[in-house]
Amino acid sequence: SKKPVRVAVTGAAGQIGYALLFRIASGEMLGKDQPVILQLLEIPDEKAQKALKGVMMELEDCAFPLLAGMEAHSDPMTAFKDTDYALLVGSRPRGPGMERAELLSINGAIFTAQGKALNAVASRNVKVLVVGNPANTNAYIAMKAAPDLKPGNFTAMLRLDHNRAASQLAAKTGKAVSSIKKLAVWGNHSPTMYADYRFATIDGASVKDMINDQAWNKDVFLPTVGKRGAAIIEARGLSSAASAANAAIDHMRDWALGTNGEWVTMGIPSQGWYGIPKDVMFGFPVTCANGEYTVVEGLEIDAFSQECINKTLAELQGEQDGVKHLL
Ligand code: NAX
Repeated sequence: SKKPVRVAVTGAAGQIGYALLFRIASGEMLGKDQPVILQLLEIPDEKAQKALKGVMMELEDCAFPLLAGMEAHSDPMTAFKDTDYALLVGSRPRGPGMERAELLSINGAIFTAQGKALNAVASRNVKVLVVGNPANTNAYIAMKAAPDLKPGNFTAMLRLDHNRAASQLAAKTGKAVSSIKKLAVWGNHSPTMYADYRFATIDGASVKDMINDQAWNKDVFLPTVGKRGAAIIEARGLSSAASAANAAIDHMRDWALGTNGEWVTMGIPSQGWYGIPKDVMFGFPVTCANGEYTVVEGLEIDAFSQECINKTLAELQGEQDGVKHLL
């Protein structure tokens, strides 16, 4: 049988953590033959640590055959020791009346410390996924704080946007969501993201031709996907948790185990692809194989798409400028 791998999860006592840990421990992320050791990080706060213990009690009570070990931590320097995968879920969401600058600086401190800890103690091949918002910028900060690790191993979660877009297209066309291929989401995990179905196919046929309605794209589809998080909060009284955890599982599973040539979306540091400046943590269409992602290159960017990409890029560059003094 395989040797266990170490999976660190931050914000482990939060609502996404509660929807995520049981699926990692049951083998849905890394395969039904891959034992895992969970290294769980929460803030030192007594209530948070106690809640984390409760989640661990439930994990024990599942008697998962693949759960080879489990640890509770309050310090990233121990939580990230030798970790092969790190899911950075915990962050400080924007509170009522909180200025964006304040949000960026609080999270800047969290992700600088966590990036430094990964740099110091994690596996040299650690694969990092940042879920905590602002996800792209938090991933950028952690990457910059970890100069000894491969920058490309720091990623941000755009997969929830990708899955939301796929489900809207399935509803619009009346086709199965699993039949939709070659969908892309560009940019920031925020309402400015650009979900792009110009290349998408269903059973080989063009989704764009099937829908053939640019007004629907602009006035219905993009706002619906962009504001989906707010719509969930409005309906549920709480932010997306199970769907966010599911997207994190999809992201890590595809990165680790491959996509068989199919496109998925990952937020990754640009190497200059599509004119996006180097290091900007940007959503791109990728394929994954052998534990590596490869950007889908050579796609034509029309005027409308360029305008959308410019807008989400400008927002991201604004966020990056806002944290420059921390790096
Ligand atoms: P919760 O508030 O339920 O849980 C967050 C947990 O993180 C808390 O238990 C808190 O104690 C812990 N935490 C805070 N700072 C920490 C630190 N420095 N180290 C370790 N733990 C820390 O939030 P939840 O609903 O689980 O959401 C977590 C994050 O995901 C939020 O930032 C949220 O905005 C973000 N989201 C990102 C999404 C994406 O697609 N990228 C979608 C869903 C979600 O909104």
